[in-house]
Amino acid sequence: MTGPVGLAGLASDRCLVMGVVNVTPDSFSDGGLFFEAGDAVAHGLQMLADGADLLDVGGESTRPGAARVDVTEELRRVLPVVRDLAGAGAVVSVDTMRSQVAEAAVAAGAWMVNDVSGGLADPQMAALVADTKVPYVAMHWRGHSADMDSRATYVDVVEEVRSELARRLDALEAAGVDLADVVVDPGLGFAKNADHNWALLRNLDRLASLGCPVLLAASRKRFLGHLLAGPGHELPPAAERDDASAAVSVLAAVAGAWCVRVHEVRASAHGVRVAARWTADAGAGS
Ligand code: PMM
Repeated sequence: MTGPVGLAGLASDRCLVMGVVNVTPDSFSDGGLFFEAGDAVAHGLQMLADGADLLDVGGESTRPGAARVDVTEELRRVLPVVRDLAGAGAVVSVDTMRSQVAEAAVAAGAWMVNDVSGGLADPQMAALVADTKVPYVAMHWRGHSADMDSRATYVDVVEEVRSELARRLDALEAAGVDLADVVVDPGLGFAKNADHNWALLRNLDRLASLGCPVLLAASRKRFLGHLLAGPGHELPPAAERDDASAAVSVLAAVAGAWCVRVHEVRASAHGVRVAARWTADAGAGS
């Protein structure tokens, strides 16, 4: 592990910006563009230059309907990119549901583990996080991407996501994880439709009441495509959702999010700085 010590080591007076490095041929947002390790590393370095605070490296697409990639292939995709970016001084997060990949990535220099399953996909994950003491993102998840859309049924989405995350926090604590190093994430788009996502965004304070910092990953997601297209129209391509994604970053920052995970960094990096100054006490900065 390289980088700041624990979550507290990355403390900031503004919302952080995490740049997405998808080393995948098939992610919905940027599939195939950075599948070669060299391209992925160059893209990560550009995002740092654009103002990213940390980089999230993933080798498995979680687009709705996606099949799983095998562990050998996930390791092959992720490790050289983690090693090179951490070696270049980046604070690196590894986006994986597998403890084996998390362990190897931490050994290669990853600072944080971002697990979209919140520990549910791999029963060894909590122990690995407890042992390595790395910061950990526990995302709300109800099952693998192949059939997650069928699990988007809620009576009160905010309350159910909150209580299901609370159960994950209990399980992590029972496995020896220090909750001071855990971030929660509502998992926008994961077993959630557009209305569910907007309800969660409107009620971030209820997720924050779990006592952990909140990470949001709205960038380029389908619900923004639906918003921009309007009813009955074809969705704009993922990259044309970046302005809307940056708008979510600003609002999330004002609402107190710890970090936003985005594909296009510059506008969000500027936006979170505006949000911080806007909400700062008078005279607190320039
Ligand atoms: N979404 C994607 C991937 N990783 N991690 C977290 N913590 N939260 C998310 O909502 C999330 C994630 C979706 O795919 P993308 O990498 O193509 O944006």
